[in-house]
Amino acid sequence: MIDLYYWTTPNGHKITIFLEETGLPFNVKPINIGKGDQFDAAFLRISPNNRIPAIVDHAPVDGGEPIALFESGAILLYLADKTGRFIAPSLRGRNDCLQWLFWQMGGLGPMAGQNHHFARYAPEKIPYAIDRYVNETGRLYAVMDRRLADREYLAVEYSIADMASYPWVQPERHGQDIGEFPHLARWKAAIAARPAVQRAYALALTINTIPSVSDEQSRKVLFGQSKDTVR
Ligand SMILES: N[C@@H](CCC(=O)N[C@@H](CS)C(=O)NCC(=O)O)C(=O)O
Repeated sequence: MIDLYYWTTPNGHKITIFLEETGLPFNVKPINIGKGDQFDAAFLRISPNNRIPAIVDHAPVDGGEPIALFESGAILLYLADKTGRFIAPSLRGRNDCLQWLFWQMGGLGPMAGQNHHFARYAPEKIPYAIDRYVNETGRLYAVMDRRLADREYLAVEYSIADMASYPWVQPERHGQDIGEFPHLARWKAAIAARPAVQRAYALALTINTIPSVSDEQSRKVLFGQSKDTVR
């Protein structure tokens, strides 16, 4: 059994998509990040960066002690290796998948996150910051669109690279017109139609329907962090 420390956000959805796709049994442990559950000592022992998602696998393949992991990319890779699914086994196929997984982790996720922050949450609207991240998100969407022009998925087959990227393609939140990215639009629709993806998003609605940033308290919890929060 896998314990999934989860909240209803794009990085959380990556893991529920994988778990729904594979049917691996899991227990959801909700971590309400708007309320500050990510700072509970027990959670910090699993996820020292005070972020969801995290997992504890109580039945690792080596038969040893439970394995705890944080960082969605590391979790996806661990689960893909555990099940032998959603990452191609060949040297070339595996690395093709990994480069797009790392691209999402280091590029699309952080840039789209800053985009949403400055466009929606920042108390002052700073045109330079908004333009910078809207433009960079648009560039990253265009990179995906070009990649998808002659293939169905980001890597050789539907993989953890797609699962990582899908929750972060939200043109309406990112100041993008999906009509400008036809291959990306086709890919997004194909993934949205997958029953496992639909189950993952339906599961989210059973856990929380309120935006993580919903009031002054949650703004303070999420956007008031500094070195003093950690020490
Ligand atoms: N690189 C991390 C990012 C995780 C992340 O930013 N999680 C957000 C929700 S999507 C979170 O837990 N925020 C809590 C906080 O900011 O305190 C990953 O991919 O796992």
